[in-house]
Amino acid sequence: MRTALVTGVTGQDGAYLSQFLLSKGYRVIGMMRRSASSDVIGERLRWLGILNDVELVDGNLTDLSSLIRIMQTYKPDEIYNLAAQSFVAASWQQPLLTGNVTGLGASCVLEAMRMVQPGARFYQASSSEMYGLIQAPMQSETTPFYPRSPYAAAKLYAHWMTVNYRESFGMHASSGILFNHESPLRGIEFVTRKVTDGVARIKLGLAKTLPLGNMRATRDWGHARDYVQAMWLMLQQDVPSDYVIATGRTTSIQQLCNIAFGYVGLNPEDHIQCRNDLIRPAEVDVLLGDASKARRVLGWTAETSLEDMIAEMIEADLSRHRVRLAA
Ligand code: NDP
Ligand code: GDR
Repeated sequence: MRTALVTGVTGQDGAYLSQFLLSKGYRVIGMMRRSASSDVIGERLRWLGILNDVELVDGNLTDLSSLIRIMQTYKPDEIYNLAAQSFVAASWQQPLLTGNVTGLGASCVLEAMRMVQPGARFYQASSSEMYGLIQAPMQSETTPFYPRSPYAAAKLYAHWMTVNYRESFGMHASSGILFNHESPLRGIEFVTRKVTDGVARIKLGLAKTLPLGNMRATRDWGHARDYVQAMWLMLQQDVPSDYVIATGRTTSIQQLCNIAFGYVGLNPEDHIQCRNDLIRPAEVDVLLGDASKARRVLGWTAETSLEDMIAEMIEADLSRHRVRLAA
């Protein structure tokens, strides 16, 4: 039985990746940071019905000693570094924490692996945000980066450290440059989930309006369930490398709202409030990924359409609110 260590196990991707790895017969060690709310923090794992199947262990990306101890204890064959301060908007408010966790945190995992488990395989959760002010209409592994937020700058550091450890020490370290991916388990502050939750509330009469920021930005949105499979595929290759994971379709926030409100028969113009305080200090206007390398080498393609994913998210939010209303 192979052992996988997943940092960020309580997040969206951590939950879906754990479910996928368990289905492949892995022993899954999930690292979670100590919290005063540990009874609710495993909610996503519970939602997927795997809370009792993942072995949860306390640790923190900013505490190298915890990572060393975990690796000594569990000797993972595969290490997936998903933990991060991942909300771009928050990274302007907490740039130092973001740098520490999202940037240096990845170095801590690589360093612990180098000391304890140099033969393991490592996955770094890199991001399309690294392209920022895009240098090509479609972004691939060879497109230059231009980060536009403290989050993106921290991810770029972690990305290059992954490449650096691969080239310096011959470690099997791969980086997935994932474009936005969503699901019913997406954090409520990210725009897709904010919209699907808002639509559900408005449909059920719990709210009238939905405040949003920049409606013109466009994103290449896929489903997290599809994207975690690409992470695993990267670590099954003989040679480590970097891969763009994307759908190849870009959609504006306005179009996303049209799809979501239209799904429940509402008109977005009746409910959306554009608010200046939700506009970011610097914006990433357009993202559109070219995943042809992943298709060619990994045999991976995105399977879920944006429309199907939005429908799945709205249905999940409607049922969450109905359960609360019935209680
Ligand atoms: P989430 O924000 O849902 O999850 C982040 C996870 O990191 C949570 O489990 C969180 O724990 C954990 N975490 C935060 N700080 C620490 C810390 N100091 N020590 C240990 N754990 C910590 O992110 P996603 O699941 O959406 O994304 C997974 C990774 O992929 C992230 O690195 C993200 O930046 C990156 N990424 C995501 C994309 C997306 O579209 N979803 C696209 C590209 C990259 P807690 O529950 O306690 O907060
Ligand atoms: P992003 O995702 O910044 O791309 O990062 P987010 O959903 O937060 O924003 C997407 C776009 O929507 C615009 N927007 C709003 N965003 C939020 N959150 N709330 C609003 O009210 C709102 N109104 C408009 C934003 O300005 C932006 O243009 C996500 C994260 O998961 C990162 O961790 C990951 O690396 C990238 O995706 C790829």
